[in-house]
Amino acid sequence: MSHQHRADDALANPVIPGFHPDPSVCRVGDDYYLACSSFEYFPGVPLFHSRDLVHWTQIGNVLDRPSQLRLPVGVPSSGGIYAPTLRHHDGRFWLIVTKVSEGGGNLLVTATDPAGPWSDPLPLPDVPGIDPDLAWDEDGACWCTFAGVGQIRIDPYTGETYGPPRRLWSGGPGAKAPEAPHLYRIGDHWYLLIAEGGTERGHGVSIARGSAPTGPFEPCPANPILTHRGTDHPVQNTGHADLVQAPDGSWWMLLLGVRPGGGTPGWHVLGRETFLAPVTWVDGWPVVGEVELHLPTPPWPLAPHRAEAPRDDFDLGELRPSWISLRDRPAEHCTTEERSGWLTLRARGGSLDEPDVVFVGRRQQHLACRARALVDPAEGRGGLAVRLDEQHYYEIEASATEVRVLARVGPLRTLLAERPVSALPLVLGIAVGAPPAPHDARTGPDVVSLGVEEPDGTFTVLATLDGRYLSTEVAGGFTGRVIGMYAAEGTLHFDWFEYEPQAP
Ligand code: 6LW
Repeated sequence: MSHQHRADDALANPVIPGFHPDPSVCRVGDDYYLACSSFEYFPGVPLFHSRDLVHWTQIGNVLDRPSQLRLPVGVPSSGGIYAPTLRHHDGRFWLIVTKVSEGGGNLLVTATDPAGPWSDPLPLPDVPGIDPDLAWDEDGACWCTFAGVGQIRIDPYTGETYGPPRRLWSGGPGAKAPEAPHLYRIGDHWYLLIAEGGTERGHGVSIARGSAPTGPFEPCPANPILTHRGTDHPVQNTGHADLVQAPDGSWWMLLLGVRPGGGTPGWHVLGRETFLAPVTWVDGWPVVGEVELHLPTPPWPLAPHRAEAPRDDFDLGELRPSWISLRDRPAEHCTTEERSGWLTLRARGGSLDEPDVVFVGRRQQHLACRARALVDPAEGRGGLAVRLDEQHYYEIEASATEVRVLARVGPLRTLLAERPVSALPLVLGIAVGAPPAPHDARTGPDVVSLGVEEPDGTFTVLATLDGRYLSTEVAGGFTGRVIGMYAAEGTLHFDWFEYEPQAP
């Protein structure tokens, strides 16, 4: 491992930073594809492509039109879309996923091009549970394995099931939440990989093997094969994993983990992120290597990678795939067509805690970052927000006459600052960075500053808040921070939005 590469941020874990949990990966030739959970956001199920397992580019979202995903008003944060499995079989891509909200259940979509379009969903009403997996045996039978861990044979073309679900394995003795199963034929065995211990600090990965996809399964004597529970490793909650083999024969694990910050008990603010770890095989069992923050150079040349430009000028008709909205994104409320080169948001609900608020954001992907936007609030009220869920957010908003900073933490909503607007349009900004020293056991993970840019380019902070209140340990649930634009009243126009990582 060279120092040059150690210092290279481009070789960093998490390989997909920010709220990108429950990774599922497959390889076709030299190309890897990976999908994640998306919960209450639309479009759903972000899809990434990579040539080297380290650099991932989002090429689309699997559920990107209302005929595939309707999340009605009232779907709460951490409802919606959970834990996909992505596979390539018989010349096409298959993605099976659970919608936990009303009218939900497990559903299957397919595509020949993973960038889309994906099919309309095939409902699987007889497949119970969450975290469905797909595996095909030598006879072409398709086995759907789900959290618990159970299994049912399905016809992936019709959704028909054969026989009742069978219980397969429940992981290590006493471990809670056996979930996230993935079933693979590797060499002479069928392997059943699962997560267990819950998706919090106790999370881990265990494996069992058998001679048939239906079991019986013999647990690995070294289970859990991965866990960071009880350690001081900077990456915690490691679990919910999927395996993939590189063209050179090496094996890799994609998994979720979090990076808690601050004092005790540690708060993670970016949600569950996607990490890469090497895998070797000993006596027919996988051995997971270190989840390193600075990755060793992979044994193949790194693929050229084009990072997303920090500034989005909204000059393209379509929004980048990294933009996500709450529950839906009807063109009447979110469009780049109305004022050329601007994103127009038209309010339908009120503030950010209202179920039909119009919000378009992107995941906060760096521990320190800055987001700014040029906003024209002449016909409305709205601005920028950093959001963990509908009860945990900080916002800076402008109207034609004033700028206000507000925060909601649980049931408390507070106005923190206000000042008159001097000129329109104006630049609003949110900066996230390290908490001020000295630190003690109660220091939060970060601080969030909200303010306005003066005409001379200086940034005036109107309020600075402890970031812990926008963490999963405070808010609960499965999501992470999203930073974006919203309309609370009337119509807001945004000329550009810029997101830049900062030195931590
Ligand atoms: C997912 C489960 C889990 O369905 O969290 O970490 C749940 N694992 O497998 C939501 O992401």
